[in-house]
Amino acid sequence: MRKVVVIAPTFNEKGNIEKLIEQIFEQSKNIPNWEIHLLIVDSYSKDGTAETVRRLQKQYKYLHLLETEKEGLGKAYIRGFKYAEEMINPYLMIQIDADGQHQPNRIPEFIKKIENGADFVIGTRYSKGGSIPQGWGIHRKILSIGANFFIRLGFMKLKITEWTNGYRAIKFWLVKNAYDYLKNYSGYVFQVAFIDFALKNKAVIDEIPVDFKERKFGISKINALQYSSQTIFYVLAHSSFIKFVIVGLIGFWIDFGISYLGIQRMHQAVWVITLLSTESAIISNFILNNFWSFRHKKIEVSSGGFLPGFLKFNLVSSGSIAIQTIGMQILVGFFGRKLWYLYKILIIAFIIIPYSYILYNKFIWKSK
Ligand SMILES: Nc1nc2c(ncn2[C@@H]2O[C@H](COP(=O)(O)OP(=O)(O)OP(=O)(O)O)[C@@H](O)[C@H]2O)c(=O)[nH]1
Ligand SMILES: [Mg+2]
Repeated sequence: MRKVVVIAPTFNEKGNIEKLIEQIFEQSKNIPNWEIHLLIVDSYSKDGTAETVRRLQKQYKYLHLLETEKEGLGKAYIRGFKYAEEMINPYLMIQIDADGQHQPNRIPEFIKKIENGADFVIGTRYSKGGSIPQGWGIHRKILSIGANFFIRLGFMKLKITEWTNGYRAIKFWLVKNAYDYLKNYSGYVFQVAFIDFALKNKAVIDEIPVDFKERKFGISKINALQYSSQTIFYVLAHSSFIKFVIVGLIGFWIDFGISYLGIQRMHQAVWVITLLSTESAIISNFILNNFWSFRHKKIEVSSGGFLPGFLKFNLVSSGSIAIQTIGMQILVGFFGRKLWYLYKILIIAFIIIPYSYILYNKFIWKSK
């Protein structure tokens, strides 16, 4: 029998905890091949959450309690992972909120996805069949939907529809690999960091739609301002896509700067300067992308793949030039020259950026 540990972090969840424990152990009958453990990680709640758990431990053999300082959700989870590794040694870990917002009867579906080969299953509120509470105020809705949308676009991972919800199943090998990385993220942003880590480590990710109910009792512990700013910083600092766009802008200024100096100031031959300026931008783009944007899959200089990578990069860049030239010619032919700069911006935003980002990922910085 394989072991699964469900981990529920709690801070003042006395009103919700008993029902949660009952409902989780009730799932045993639906997953007969699994031994189900439940670990409550309580940050010294003042309302007697831990006492309730201790009382129920007499009834449930596989109910565990870990009490820790209040250091944020991420830290509570990391402590929970370490405890689970030492005391339970599970094959699978499921994260769940303890306030009744996640429904334990979805656990068998998570497990089914894992049995079918997924390493990381996300319970998503934002794909068909999932939901957020009808009764949420407009602010709350905008915050949640907006945050997820921003993260999806920022990472250019449109297939993943949910980044922030804390209802997930993750194989324990991946949890163990993630310790060192995740320990830097003590707050709610930990949830975003975990998906980012899984993606960069080539985990097989899948989703199931889930409903997110209203909290049953007690109050929310989330600090919206801290959470949003941490999330924005995280995405800016870790998104290959955003870095790739910044690198492109730097390349543009190098190209422009050299052209200005060479053509306008030094009156050199236009073709020589253009060759020099575009190639300088290409070299800068390649180096910055390799050591910054796609750092987690960078081509080592010593690997023998550096020069072929650089040549492929030149080929993709020539493609960009060809697309721009042809695209500009077509648009100017149809609509006249007046708005040429608009055409250029549109072509770069909607064709060149996706074209080069996709090709870089496919042919140059392939996932290892
Ligand atoms: N151990 C521990 N648990 C925490 C901490 N902060 C939050 N939690 C728990 O983490 C879960 C999610 O927190 P919530 O405050 O419900 O966050 P949320 O679900 O995003 O927000 P609401 O929809 O307003 O409830 C709940 O079970 C909380 O009790 C913490 O610092 N330590
Ligand atoms: Mg909640």
